[in-house]
Amino acid sequence: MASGGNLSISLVFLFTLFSLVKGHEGIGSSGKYPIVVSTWPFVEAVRAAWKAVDKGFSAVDAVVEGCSACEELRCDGTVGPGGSPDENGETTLDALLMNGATMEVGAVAAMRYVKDGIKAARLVMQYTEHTMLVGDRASAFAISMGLPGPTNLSSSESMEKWTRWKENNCQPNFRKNVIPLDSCGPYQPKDNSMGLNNGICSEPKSMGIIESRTSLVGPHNHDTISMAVIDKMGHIAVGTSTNGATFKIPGRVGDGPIVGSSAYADDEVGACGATGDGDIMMRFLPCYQVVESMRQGMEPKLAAKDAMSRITRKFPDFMGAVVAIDKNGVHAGACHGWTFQYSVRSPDMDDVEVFTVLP
Ligand code: SD4
Repeated sequence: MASGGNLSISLVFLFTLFSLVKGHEGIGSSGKYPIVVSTWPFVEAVRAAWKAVDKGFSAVDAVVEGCSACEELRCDGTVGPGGSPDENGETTLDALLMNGATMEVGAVAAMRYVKDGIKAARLVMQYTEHTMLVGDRASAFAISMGLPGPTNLSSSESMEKWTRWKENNCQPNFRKNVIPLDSCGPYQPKDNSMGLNNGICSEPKSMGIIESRTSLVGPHNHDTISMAVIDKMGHIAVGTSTNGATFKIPGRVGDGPIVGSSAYADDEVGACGATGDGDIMMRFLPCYQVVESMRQGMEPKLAAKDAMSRITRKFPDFMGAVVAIDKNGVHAGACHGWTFQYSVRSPDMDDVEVFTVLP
């Protein structure tokens, strides 16, 4: 009897130990955590986040490490300082950080003179009751809380790009229904009605100078980093950092700092990161949609595809992508208008692996 009792105790102990270990690793073939997932082949950024989370850092801290690495490297010229000049030649930053355990969010939008977008977003999350700060006031806040600045965010590359664009009569650009059509501003409304049509019904389709946005929004000027991390405790965080769209109208805010659009996380379900034409994407909150679809039981792959199709039904020329990850670390991507790649590092990999998703 005594030895039978000991055996039962040992079995219970072993079972408990096994459950704990399994809980740390997640389930499913690719379902293990900690895990880092990021849009695009931003391998160094994923390595930086992995190094942090593997050491035991929280998901939030690992996301900040990863996105900061991308900002420092100026990944593809579209993250951090020195890229995507606006109509005035200036670089501004959009960034977001979300803690999926507490649903806290910090974001900065159209931030000038501070190069550390994701760290500024973290300051908003940690030291304010707000969710988003914008423009010069975001910069002033970030500097007052210890980030370096004011810093000129332009680079020789961004200035050259902008000069060439000016020489090309500011084409292409994001204006529509304005005159002049084919040169730089100042612009004014084409019909001079200040957007009112005096009660006369008009066709909903607008006829702007940009017949297609593909010259403005493409694989080479839209490479936001959006990263999700599940830490060793199973907590999830997401972050986004971008310098937005090239030749945007000054003051433009993209999807980057919009929670539910560029990223979303909820420990109970999973997370999502997005990249692409933010002016369109923020109308659909694709990452909120992905997480909510997974909450209803959809697999990450289907949830990602569904979020894309909700956009493309209305905007067939849209370019963008999402990467979805459930709370067990199962991940999948979906895209439209371009081939999308995302990067993953999990315990069963020796290094970061890049996954390719065809439209
Ligand atoms: C934006 N979505 O500002 C961002 C840009 C980007 O990949 O590059 N996305 O529209």
